[in-house]
Amino acid sequence: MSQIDILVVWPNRPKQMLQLSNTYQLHRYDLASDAEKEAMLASVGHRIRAVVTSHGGGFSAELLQRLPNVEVVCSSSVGLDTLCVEACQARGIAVTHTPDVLTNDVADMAIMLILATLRRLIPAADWIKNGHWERQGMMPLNTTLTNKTLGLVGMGRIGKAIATRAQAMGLQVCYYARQAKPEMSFPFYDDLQKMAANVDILAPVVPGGAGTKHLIDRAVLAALKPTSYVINISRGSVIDETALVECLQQGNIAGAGLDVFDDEPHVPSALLAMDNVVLQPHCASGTVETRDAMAQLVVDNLAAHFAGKPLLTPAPQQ
Ligand code: 8YV
Repeated sequence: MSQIDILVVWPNRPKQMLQLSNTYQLHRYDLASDAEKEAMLASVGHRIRAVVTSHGGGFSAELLQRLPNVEVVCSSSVGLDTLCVEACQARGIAVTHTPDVLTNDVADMAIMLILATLRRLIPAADWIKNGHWERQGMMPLNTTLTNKTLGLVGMGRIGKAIATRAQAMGLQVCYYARQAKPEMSFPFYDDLQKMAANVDILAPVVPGGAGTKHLIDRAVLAALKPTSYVINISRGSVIDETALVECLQQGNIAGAGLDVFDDEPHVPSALLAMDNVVLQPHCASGTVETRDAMAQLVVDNLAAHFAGKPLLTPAPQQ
């Protein structure tokens, strides 16, 4: 029996790529030039039955149109905002992602950014490296986390994991969501600007996409206190990045810890020059263990699909 043809839009982890290449006929769209991509689609597009990608590779409606017989799209990401999920599901094409296996690492990144930003970890390290400690003595004081209020925008799997960590560290937690979660005991806000005015740290933890674009807009940022901070491990699109930069430049907020940006991998140069921001290159899930688990979910979802078994982690119906 001929092997099943799979289009690789974004590569998986090495071990899982070996598993895939031993089982399927892989077409490395990710390695092809534009001309080679077009030739690949023309010659084998009609044979492609599955796509492997991730948030970084995405899966566009235009590419979907070139794959008339695709049955399943498997993304090594929890976020679905770079995938044309609705178009796939409208054609009866399954989409899978990788929730849960990355929750802890992403929550850890949020806590790390809170600590590093409020306690000025990077300027403190530079205080030593640049000889300030020897020449000027102790570095200027920073601010405690204890009893500060963390306002989470969204309370899904990752939001709950951050809240658990934050409580253990002495932070007060409240949240904003479309509707209150009865199982949550934290104070609930149905007005985002009102919550922003009452927190010390504002952290969006919602999916990316059109529905949450600029959810943290100029008005929400203006409601924050000058002593408040913004932490973002969700998607760059969730915050009006231009407004955030202006708030930081004008001292309207005290600092920011950011793992995601509007136009990755490009980061506004103004942010690079600031010492009250902590910047990370979208690596919240970037541990060997977690990326291996994400990659294995791609392999296992493909195996389930072609064995006629239920998918392990299907994307929610749009
Ligand atoms: C990326 C992420 O998937 O899971 C998500 O939605 O944003 C990240 O884990 C990761 O950068 C791999 O592409």
